[in-house]
Amino acid sequence: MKITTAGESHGKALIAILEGLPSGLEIDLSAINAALALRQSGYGRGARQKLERDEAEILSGVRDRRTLGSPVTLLVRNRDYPNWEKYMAPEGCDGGERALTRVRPGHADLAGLKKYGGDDARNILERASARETAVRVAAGEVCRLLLKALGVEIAGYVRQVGSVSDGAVYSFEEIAGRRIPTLGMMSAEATERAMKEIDDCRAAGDTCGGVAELRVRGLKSGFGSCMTYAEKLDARLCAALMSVQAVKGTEVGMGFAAAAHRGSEVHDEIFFSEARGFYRETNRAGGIEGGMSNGEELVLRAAMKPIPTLMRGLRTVDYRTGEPARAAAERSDVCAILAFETVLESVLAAELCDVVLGRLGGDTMEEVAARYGRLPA
Ligand code: EPS
Repeated sequence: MKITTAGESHGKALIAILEGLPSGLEIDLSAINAALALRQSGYGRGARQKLERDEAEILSGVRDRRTLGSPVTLLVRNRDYPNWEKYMAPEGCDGGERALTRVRPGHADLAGLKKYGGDDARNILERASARETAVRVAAGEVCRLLLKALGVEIAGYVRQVGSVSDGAVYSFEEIAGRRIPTLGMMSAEATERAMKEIDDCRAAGDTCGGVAELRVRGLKSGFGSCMTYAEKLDARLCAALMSVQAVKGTEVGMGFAAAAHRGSEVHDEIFFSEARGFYRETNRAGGIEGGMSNGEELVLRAAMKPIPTLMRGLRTVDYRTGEPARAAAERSDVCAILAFETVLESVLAAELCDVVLGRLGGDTMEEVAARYGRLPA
């Protein structure tokens, strides 16, 4: 399977093409749109989200709510486009008034200009913007539907917002069932403190990031490989998470904490019973050993850096003049951690779907499901 996305933040629309899906997968557009709405929610989002109300349209590859096996094309329109047409129109426009030259530290602006040329960072930021994640969510949700049909489910929550961290351990059921909508955290007390931190950031013209934790339940053992390093499941999933705008770190299971503990405190001892087969009493490995799923729940985390557009503007240089300046800022999200968590779930679904289809093959959903059913747990 292959997914390609296209589209600029203030262009006409965003598009995703998914190639290699089997036929017969039932597509629930309302589930896709629910994820798109969730991606736009969360305390700390900015003015742009009041303009956009994302909805996916299916342009190809689906007939009467089922995939045909042909490429699936999804479209998410940018409702802000009419306000930008005169600066962005592919058919001809005058972008001068909206040129961005006071390049923002932490954004793609400067490195992108050096690489792609020109002196208007809008040509860079339009694609680097996290607006692109809207259509990545739409594509990922199609993949989540495929996984769900096999009994593989994904859940996640926000574990940290800025300096406010929730160190508790939650079960998959708890995460799927009683997440608090405001920020996607599990604890009411942590949510309160996180909202306060976001308020403080907004007042200071600043931004903050956070950490999301993701779980996968129902994935059988043996996905990934210990034979080919590029096929290692942890390498592939972490690369996928890293591909999301603003991700600066990823972990599997105990992750970085494992380095400070002894082997006896890190590795999950193995037991066997007739009833359960091989089993573990702990899951510090996060469901991956030797680059392969081991049949336990997958546990992954990703850290998001604070959004680089700060209302107060960091010190920078005007790209055209070389003079010191304050970085450009018109409007910005203060914190987009719930959006980020939603995006990560979808991106994880997309990568996992590719891993699963890569191992199983199959032209129809029936074939894929039968092959998955025959695998050992
Ligand atoms: C973004 C900047 C903001 C965000 C945008 C990502 O957009 P604007 O510059 O138009 O105010 O709102 O995110 C979205 C539009 C979205 O749908 O997530 C950036 O620079 O990455």
